[in-house]
Amino acid sequence: MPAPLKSMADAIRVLSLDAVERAGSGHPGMPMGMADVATVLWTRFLKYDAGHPDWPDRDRFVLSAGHGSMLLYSLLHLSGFKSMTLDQLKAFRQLGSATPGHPEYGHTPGVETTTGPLGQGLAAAVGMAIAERHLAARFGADLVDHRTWVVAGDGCLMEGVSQEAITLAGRLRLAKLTVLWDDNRITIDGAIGLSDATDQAARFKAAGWAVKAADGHDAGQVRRALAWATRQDRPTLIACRTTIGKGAPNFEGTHDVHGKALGADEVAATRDHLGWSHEPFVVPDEIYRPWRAAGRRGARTRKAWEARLATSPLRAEFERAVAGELPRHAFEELDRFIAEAEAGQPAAATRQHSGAVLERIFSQIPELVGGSADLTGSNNTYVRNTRILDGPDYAGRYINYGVREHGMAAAMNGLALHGGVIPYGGTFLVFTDYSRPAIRLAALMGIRVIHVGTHDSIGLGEDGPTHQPVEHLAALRAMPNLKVFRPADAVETAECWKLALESRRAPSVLALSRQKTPAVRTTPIGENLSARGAYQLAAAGHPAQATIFASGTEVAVALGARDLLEAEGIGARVISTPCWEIFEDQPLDYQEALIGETPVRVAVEAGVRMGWDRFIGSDGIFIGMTGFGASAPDKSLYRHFGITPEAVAHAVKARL
Ligand SMILES: Cc1ncc(C[n+]2csc(CCOP(=O)(O)OP(=O)(O)O)c2C)c(N)n1
Ligand SMILES: [Mg+2]
Repeated sequence: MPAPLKSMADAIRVLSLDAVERAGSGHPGMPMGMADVATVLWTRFLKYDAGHPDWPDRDRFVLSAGHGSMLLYSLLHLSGFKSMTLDQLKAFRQLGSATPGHPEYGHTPGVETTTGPLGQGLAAAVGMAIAERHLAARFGADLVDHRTWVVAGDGCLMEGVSQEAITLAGRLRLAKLTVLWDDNRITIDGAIGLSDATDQAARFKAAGWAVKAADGHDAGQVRRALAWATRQDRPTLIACRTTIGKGAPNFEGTHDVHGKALGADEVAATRDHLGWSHEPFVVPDEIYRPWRAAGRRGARTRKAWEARLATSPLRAEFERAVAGELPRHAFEELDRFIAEAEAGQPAAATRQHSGAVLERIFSQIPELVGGSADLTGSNNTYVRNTRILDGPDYAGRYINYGVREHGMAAAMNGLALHGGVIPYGGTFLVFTDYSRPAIRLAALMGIRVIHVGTHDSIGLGEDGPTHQPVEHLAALRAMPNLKVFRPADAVETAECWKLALESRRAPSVLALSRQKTPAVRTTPIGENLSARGAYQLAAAGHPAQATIFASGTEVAVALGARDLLEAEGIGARVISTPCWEIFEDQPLDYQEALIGETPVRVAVEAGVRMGWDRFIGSDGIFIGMTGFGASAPDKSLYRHFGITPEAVAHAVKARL
């Protein structure tokens, strides 16, 4: 490395060492190994302005190898991001700091996404790169023209989600996406050869990427490789051959340097070895100066961009979309749909209602970008006449994600994080198991992505227990900050869509049925009852002796049971529970009054009991599943597993 660049990179090395040493834990190896590559990228290529971290047309930098967080924190500090002070570096991994163990979205300007679960950053970056192309098509290259850079390690490339991500990116020819692979041939357990013999270059090429190798400690080679990447017509992988822990004389090149404080002796030896004579957390001005200059490099470009935005006829629309605000009349058609459905709706599957809702709102909310993991016809996620999002102009609004549930969910995170897009994507509810790690990150980050999960119970029928969710509602409800919606009919489906779209700080799952179910909301109310999370759908006719709770398709079962009971003079209320998480946010007196104190409480849901005691108490009656389903027509399954109005009524009477 030439002298000024070498000391700039050494500043990253020493800050990372010092921060890890002070915290007593962390990962020095990766930041030290990738310091040279990152210095070239951040001083010559990355388009950013440290004074304006939110500039919408900045390049996105994603540290997929999130354990190397000190690389990112050092870069933010050195290049002059105001909030990344020396004190924050000193507070690395401490409660409330801007420098958590792994980068966390929303804590720190300059952190584009939460990373740590390996492979997620790379897969989210694919979504960011899609968003860039799509918005460039919508608003023009004057306003949207930036690149997405990813630093990924061996672990990211070993994770299965990376395969989904790179094949999707290759198919979509995302030419402005570049992955810088930290090719250090080390993971935690030792040499990469212990567990992997993949020819990564061949793998990426097979997926449609252009690939180049560079010595990650040779600034000239890295610079030429990055310049080359910007000229390609497809996504690019640069295999950066590096030495993990570069600069730590007794540790570099070994797995011991991956993730621990190296100790005072090694830190001192590293300082000697690098020729770095400064105290911990001290960076001399002559090194700050070129770093701060690099951080201001983009200011002129940003100002020119702002001037273009100021005079653009698309300005208001661009600013609204990027701010994540819905159009003023977003829900006009949806509200009309609700009024029509209340006046009379046929029995239909809630997935069909969802498709009908989308038909009505899709043109009103231009930032909606849909898709499905190869189940478009089953998920009812495609709106007629919508163009497919694909090159060369990328203006389409429907993504053929292919059979890649995990990659889809992670890409949706990237679409939402990029801004200007509200992503929704479909698969069978049972396969949220495949996408769960990405859903969890969306919940942790607090971003608006909408998962459409159809075929939400044994009611899907003949495909059998492999496809029938049983524990999934409970498992999804267990996740903090995820809204799980299970609407009962057309009206509730529309209400839940509206709530999901308004949920700016939490992702949503819409659990929808394959099988037909009758209308349960048949009187005009003029209020979004699902916005209470749970509400009384039918009052007791006779003095109330039973309360029956249900969600989705089992609301009709509950209403049927109520009819049977009332016919025998037994008063029964029915409570629909389309979204438990929203119910938990209601005032306590509402919650208590709704649950009530009838002698018998029953819940009906074609899933497991877990969680329902919240409504029915530990002595309540649960009518649902206790094991896996079976392959048969839906009606015979409901009978076989005893999820019928008769079974509910019988259980209530037995208890009374
Ligand atoms: C999904 C997931 N599994 C496991 C881990 C724990 N983990 C963190 S880093 C790492 C090894 C990564 O190796 P590599 O990407 O080559 O990083 P390097 O050691 O080169 O810094 C593992 C297994 C994780 N963060 N995420
Ligand atoms: Mg490695």
